[in-house]
Amino acid sequence: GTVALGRHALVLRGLALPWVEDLMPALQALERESPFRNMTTRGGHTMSVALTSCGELGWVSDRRGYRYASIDPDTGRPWPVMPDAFRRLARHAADKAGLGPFEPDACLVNRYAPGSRMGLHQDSNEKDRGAPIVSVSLGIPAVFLFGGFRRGDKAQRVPLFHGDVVVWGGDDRMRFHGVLPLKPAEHPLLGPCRINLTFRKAG
Ligand code: MD3
Ligand code: FE
Repeated sequence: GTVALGRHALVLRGLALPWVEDLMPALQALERESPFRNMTTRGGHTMSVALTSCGELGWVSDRRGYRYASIDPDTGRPWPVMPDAFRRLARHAADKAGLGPFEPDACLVNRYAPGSRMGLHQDSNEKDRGAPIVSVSLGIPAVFLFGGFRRGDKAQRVPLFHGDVVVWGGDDRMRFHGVLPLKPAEHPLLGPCRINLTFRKAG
C-alpha cells in the first residue's frame, strides 16, 4: 500500500521488509565502525536520539553548530562506506516513488529508545534541494509529525512501522517534521529500539 502525504511525499508501507535480512548485518558492522553517539543541540541540550552515519558525508554537531563532514569526529576516520543493501534500497524506493534517479552520498542512522523524540525541524543543510530524501523505519513503531512550511502550522500524525519507507521530494522537502516520544514497546529483531535510516544527497 502506498499513501500520499503530500504532492511529493509518499509512504511505501513495508517496502523494506524483503531487505531486512541484508540491512541488519550491515547495520551491526556500521555501528561497530562508527558507534552511535548522543549529539548536543545548539542550545547545549543532549538529544534523546542517538546518531551515526555512513557514506561520504555524515552529520556532526558541536559548539560551531551542525554540518555535514567527511570525517567522524569521534573516531577521526572517514564514515563507514554506505553498505550496498542500503544504497540499493534507497534507489529502489526513490524510483518507486517516481522521484528517481537518486544517488545518496549520506545516510544518517537515528536510534530511538522508548521516550526518545525529535522536535519539529526542517532539513536545510543539504546543498541539492532538488534531490529527494528517503527514510526507512525499523523496529518499534513511531508517530511521525508531518507539518507545514512554518513551525506553527498544524502537523499531520503518521504512524510508521517496521519496514515502512517514506520518500520526500519536490515541494514537500522543506516541510517541518518531527517524531513524537516513542511508547514503550519491544520488537522481535531490534528489542526496545527504533532505527531510522535517512538517505540524502548532502554534498
Ligand atoms: C520530511 N528523522 O533525521 S525521517 C532527521 O524518523 C529526521 O528519525 C526522522 O527528521 C526520523 O532529520 C524523520 C523522515 C524525514 C527525513 C527528512 C525529511 C522526513 C522529512 C525532510 C523533509 C521533510
Ligand atoms: Fe529531519
